[in-house]
Parts: sequence; structure tokens; C-alpha cells
Amino acid sequence: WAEPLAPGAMVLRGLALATQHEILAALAPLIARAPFRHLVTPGGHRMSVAMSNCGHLGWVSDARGYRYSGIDPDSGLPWPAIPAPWLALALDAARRAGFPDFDPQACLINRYQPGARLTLHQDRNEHQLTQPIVSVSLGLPAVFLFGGDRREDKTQRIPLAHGDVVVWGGPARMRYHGVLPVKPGVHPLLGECRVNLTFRQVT
Ligand code: MD3
Ligand code: FE
Repeated sequence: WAEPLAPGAMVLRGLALATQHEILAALAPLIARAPFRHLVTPGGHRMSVAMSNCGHLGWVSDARGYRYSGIDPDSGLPWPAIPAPWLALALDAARRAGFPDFDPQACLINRYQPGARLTLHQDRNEHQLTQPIVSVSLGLPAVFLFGGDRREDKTQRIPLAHGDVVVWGGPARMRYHGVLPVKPGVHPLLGECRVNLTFRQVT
């Protein structure tokens, strides 16, 4: 169930299933404190994906650009802490993929309602490029687009289901990637949505 995707990238199918109930129970209180919001890109586009964060730093976007911030701009408060079962899963996944020193400061929480998508992009706002990004897929399935080092490189389509965990490190870290529009459906635990957690070491 551990498949190498590319040099530095590994899919751990279903790794989150063993603790899925603890993981999902931690989501509602966190979202009560830092609600999902649709960020606006520096180019003025409202993102179809709704986002929130937990951890010491959160990823935010507005007319000034993309950056990490310790304060939730909507509430003026620090982001909630990363819930213990989330951190345990992220550390376990990173260790299995060969990153025993992973120490994430940020967890971006993406919510996709049917039709929401993420266009091809690179994650360039982290400075600690020797550490991976760990992503956890929950709820409705999605098709992940995994591209190359240039936007125009051909993309690979990777289906991601509830409970799948992917570790993106090494040479995979800066590759272009995106998510195709999520198809309508109802997940027994999450309803009409997909939630993706991405754990990042920023500095
Ligand atoms: C591959 N999120 O938040 S997670 C993002 O499903 C993002 O919500 C997607 O891309 C989602 O920036 C994909 C998987 C992921 C995250 C970062 C990567 C894959 C990556 C960085 C480099 C290569
Ligand atoms: Fe990304």
C-alpha cells in the first residue's frame, strides 16, 4: 500500500483510516475557531477551495500576495494548534517516507465542495525545502494532477481517496500540481465535501 509516485514522492494508501474518527472529531472545533474562507488571490480571483489553518503559521492570500502568518486575519487571533492525532499521522507518514526530522509549523486545511478545484501551481512560500509536504485526503475522492518542473510539462493523474496520505519531498517538492474539479457526491462521514490537510515546515 506504499507506492512510490516519483523520486521523493510516496503515496501511503489508507494510512489515515486507522485514526479517522479521532482525526474527524478534531475538525469541527478547529473550524469553529478559524472558519473556512474563500481567499482572494493577488490577481483578484476568489478561490473555489475554502481554506483554514492550524499550527504556528497559516497560509494566507490577499491583494498584497501570498505569505505565512501567525495570526488569522479574520479573527485577529493565533491559529488553533495542530490537533494531536493530526500531528501523529503526519509524523508517522513522514517517517515512513524517510523524513524522521519532519517538524511541521503549518497545516493548511482545504475544503472542496463539488466543482471546487485547484489549478496547476507550485508551492513556493516555504523556505525549508529539505523537508517534505505531507497531505491527507478525507471525504469525497479527487483526481490529483502531478506535473513537472515547468507549467507546460505533461501531468500524471493520481486518484486520491478518503484516508490516503501522500508525502511530497526531495525532487518532487517543487513540481507543479493541482486538483481537478471534485465530482458531486456524498461521503458517509464528511457529506458533500473533500477536505485535504497539508502539513508544512516553513522555516
Ligand atoms: C506536490 N493542495 O494546498 S495536496 C495546496 O489536495 C495543494 O488540496 C492540494 O496543492 C489539495 O497547495 C494537494 C498535495 C500536495 C501539496 C503540495 C505539493 C502535493 C504537492 C508540493 C509539491 C508537489
Ligand atoms: Fe499546492
